[in-house]
Amino acid sequence: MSIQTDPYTSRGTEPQIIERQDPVVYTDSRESGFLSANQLQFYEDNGYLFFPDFFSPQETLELQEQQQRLWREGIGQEGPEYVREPESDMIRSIFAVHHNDPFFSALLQDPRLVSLARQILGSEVYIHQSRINFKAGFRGKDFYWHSDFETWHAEDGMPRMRAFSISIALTENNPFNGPLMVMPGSHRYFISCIGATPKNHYQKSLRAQQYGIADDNSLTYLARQCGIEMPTGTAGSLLAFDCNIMHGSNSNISPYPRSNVFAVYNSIDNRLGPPFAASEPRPWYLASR
Ligand code: 6CS
Ligand code: FE
Repeated sequence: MSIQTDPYTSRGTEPQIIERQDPVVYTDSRESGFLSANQLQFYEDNGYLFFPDFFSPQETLELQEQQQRLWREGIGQEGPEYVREPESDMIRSIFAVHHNDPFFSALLQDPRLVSLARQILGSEVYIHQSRINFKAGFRGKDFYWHSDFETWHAEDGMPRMRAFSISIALTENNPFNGPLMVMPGSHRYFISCIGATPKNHYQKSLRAQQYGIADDNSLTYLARQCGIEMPTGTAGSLLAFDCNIMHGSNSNISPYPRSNVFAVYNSIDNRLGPPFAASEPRPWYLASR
């Protein structure tokens, strides 16, 4: 019986840059689908795709009202899905909104989003994780450079790179309020990170990630190779990005919040198994099993 060696080992003793061993786009129909052939090609080459006006102005107004409702409701909440900023008591993220909130559950099952996900992942899909990141004005801290897949593989047991995220802007994402930055093309390299995963790492990592972040040399190499892009746009814009693209965002010292709702679509052929580099799987609100 051949022992399946893990092509994406991480959290060991030395950094490595490993070529991606998985396709980026799994679709078998490049012509017909939500994305045009050109859009699909851009996504495959760059690992992301930006839609400046995905939602209509009316839809966007409702998104904003619902986000403000969740913010108000969340003020006194203590549940584990409510993650606070590392240096203040401000809410940083609310996880599992697709599970807990009827409006966001319906939004993230919008037929446009599901057909986009089915086309990219080439199969039926499900939501692996959802969250609203509020990144409040003045207090919203950074999300350091990382690959989501590195965490989802190491800590959630996601076998292969057959998942992607969408980020829907709930407020304007402009150069001043800490928008998401990507390294285009970096999704083709898996950066193996140093350092064994501490127990209950997520209780710290969701506030300020310390493990599963790439080393300076690997980041410098990737930045030189790929450059850095910063897709910005109004509320209602949407960014789709591959599970393994290197991304991050700066702290928000502007008065304006940078609030986005994220959802991760995973292929049903890529369901989670035991973590590849952690002692325990993470809880349900971070990784749907
Ligand atoms: O650990 C996670 O699953 C989360 N952490 C980051 C920084 N991005 C992906 C995801 O929300
Ligand atoms: Fe991320």
